[in-house]
Amino acid sequence: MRTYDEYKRIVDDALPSALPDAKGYGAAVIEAARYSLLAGGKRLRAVLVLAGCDFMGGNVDNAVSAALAVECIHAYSLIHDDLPALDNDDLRRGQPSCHKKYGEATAILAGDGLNSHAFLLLSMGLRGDPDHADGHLAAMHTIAVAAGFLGMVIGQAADIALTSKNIDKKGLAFIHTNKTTAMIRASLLAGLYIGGASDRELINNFANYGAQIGLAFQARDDLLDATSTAQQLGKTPGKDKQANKASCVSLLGIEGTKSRVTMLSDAARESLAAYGERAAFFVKLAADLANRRD
Ligand code: GRG
Repeated sequence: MRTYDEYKRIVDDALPSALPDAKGYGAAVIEAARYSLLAGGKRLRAVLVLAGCDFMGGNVDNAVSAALAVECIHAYSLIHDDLPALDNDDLRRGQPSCHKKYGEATAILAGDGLNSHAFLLLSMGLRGDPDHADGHLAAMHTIAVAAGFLGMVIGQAADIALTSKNIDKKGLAFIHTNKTTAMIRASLLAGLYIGGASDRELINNFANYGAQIGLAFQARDDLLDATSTAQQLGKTPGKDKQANKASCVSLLGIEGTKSRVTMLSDAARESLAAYGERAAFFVKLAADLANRRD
């Protein structure tokens, strides 16, 4: 297995050619999509795709299209999330958010285009690697489920519906499981499938790991939102409190949220205990995500 930075470099090198050229009537929309897609970021979901494939002994080159696809979906979700009708945020990754730079109509279309383009990339991955067609189809299915009405979109809808409501831990868990965790878990499973995974026990263990690091990631996000500056985060802090949104911090407090991050990170490590040293990359990742600062 490679390091996080090595997988990230593969993604960062391939991303600039993931979109069509910005020309003709589509020039502004594609330029806006490119602006958001190439603005940086940790590339966590794409790294999980590549690492999942590598763990299975698959050829990482065959998973690159799927890795770019999950970054396209992630970029679309951030563009739409920043819109005035949703979170109304002017800042993303330390730069003006997409609609601030290109206007709302162009930003909406850029997000729509990125979402569709993700599935074109997934189909290109399948066509380029026909010997593992079943794995690519399973990856495509898993990502479609996690991105749409059974995952991220429904999580975002619940987030809106429950804002300013007196929600409990169960309501918050529903939002976090769908809005954030679904795509993190699905990215890892997609990589495993492309790498040839079919053993149910292995898939379940990694699904548990993906869910646990996803929830830890969101709990850490809530903590950073409550305690960091805009410069540290590259986005506006304090949004949860300002928008009257429930978060781990509002329900558990700062110390309670820290304990939750540690508990979930430990549980993630336990989920992969059966694989010993072979799972070292994922064990380190769970610990690193629990301590992340942006
Ligand atoms: C608009 C359908 C729709 C969904 C939006 C992803 C999302 C759902 C909203 C983003 C808002 C948010 C703060 C979500 C919680 C955690 C999260 C996904 C943070 C951003 O992801 P990172 O930290 O970003 O992986 P980078 O910049 O590293 O890519």
